[in-house]
Amino acid sequence: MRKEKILVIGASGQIGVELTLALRKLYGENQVVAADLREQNPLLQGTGPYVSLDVMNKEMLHVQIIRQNITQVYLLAAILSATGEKNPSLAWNLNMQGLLNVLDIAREEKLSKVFWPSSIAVFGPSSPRINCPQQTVIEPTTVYGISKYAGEFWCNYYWNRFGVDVRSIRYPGLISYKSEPGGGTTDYAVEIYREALSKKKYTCFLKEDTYLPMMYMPDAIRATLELMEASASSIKFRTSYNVSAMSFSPREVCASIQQHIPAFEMKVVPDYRQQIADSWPQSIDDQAARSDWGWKEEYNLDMMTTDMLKNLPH
Ligand code: NAD
Ligand code: AKB
Repeated sequence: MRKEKILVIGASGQIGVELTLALRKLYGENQVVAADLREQNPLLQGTGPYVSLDVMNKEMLHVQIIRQNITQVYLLAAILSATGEKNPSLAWNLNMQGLLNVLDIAREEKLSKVFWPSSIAVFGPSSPRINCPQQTVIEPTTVYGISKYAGEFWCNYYWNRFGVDVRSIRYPGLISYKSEPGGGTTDYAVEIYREALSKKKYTCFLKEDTYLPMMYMPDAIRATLELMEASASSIKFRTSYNVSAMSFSPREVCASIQQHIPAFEMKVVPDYRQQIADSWPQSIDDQAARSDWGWKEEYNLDMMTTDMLKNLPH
């Protein structure tokens, strides 16, 4: 069996930092190269190799992959939903061209596996709102969602046409305390914990009763590693898998925080992100991920709240 050498592109982002650290634990620190447009990240400093890299520069990306003997790529560099609506062409270019660059090089260099995340943002207002199925009507209305939907079918195409073993998860909104989120509609669910601790009050940009699918970062990292370790024959969907853990509203996360900080107060001033949230399902059916590769979440809202408040700086 060849020893894997992994490149994580977008390693300084919300998911990238934690995924890089988890992969280094599994494969060894020198086997996982962190790469990002940003120069170094304090949370990754001293934990293994780090390179500055622009995924849009295909030639330089190709050189790095050959020079570092890379066998697997995790591609996390992207523009998320809220930032994407402010700059649609930037979001489309990065989200599409970055993926095509990686898939092309993976085919040429016969990489063993590629991971690329999709999102619940693929779904639009015409998809079922409750327990949204794996396969259903998919008509996204954000540029981010359109790029994720197109990306899913590029992954499927490279698998069917060229045998590139690319795997994907439609992550829900992710909540974490290590690295801050980068321009999504679900970011309120991280900000609320930070501001509960620092100010005991928070102004939410979504209405109190806006339910969205969410997941705590340790579950998301485990889901990713489990999908990537599953046998190729168990992966039935080469577009992307629905995965689900919990669904809650700002009102519910506020109440969960108030169990620890009774003085905490939330105000609501909805902005342009409300419309994005309203176009997404409230909850997700992930039976396929459960039966194909054994997915099961560990954290619910109250367990996550306890852990977030314990680990965030006070
Ligand atoms: P993030 O914005 O926190 O991180 C993205 C990283 O990519 C940043 O560090 C950024 O500097 C880097 N980057 C941007 N342009 C680059 C380029 N040209 N070359 C190299 N690096 C570049 O994003 P995230 O939240 O960690 O998301 C990672 C992936 O997961 C994205 O594809 C996103 O769509 C997907 N996803 C995230 C969530 C979530 O809640 N965080 C949910 C669903 C899907
Ligand atoms: C966002 O809100 O854009 C992301 C996502 C659900 O893809 N967190």
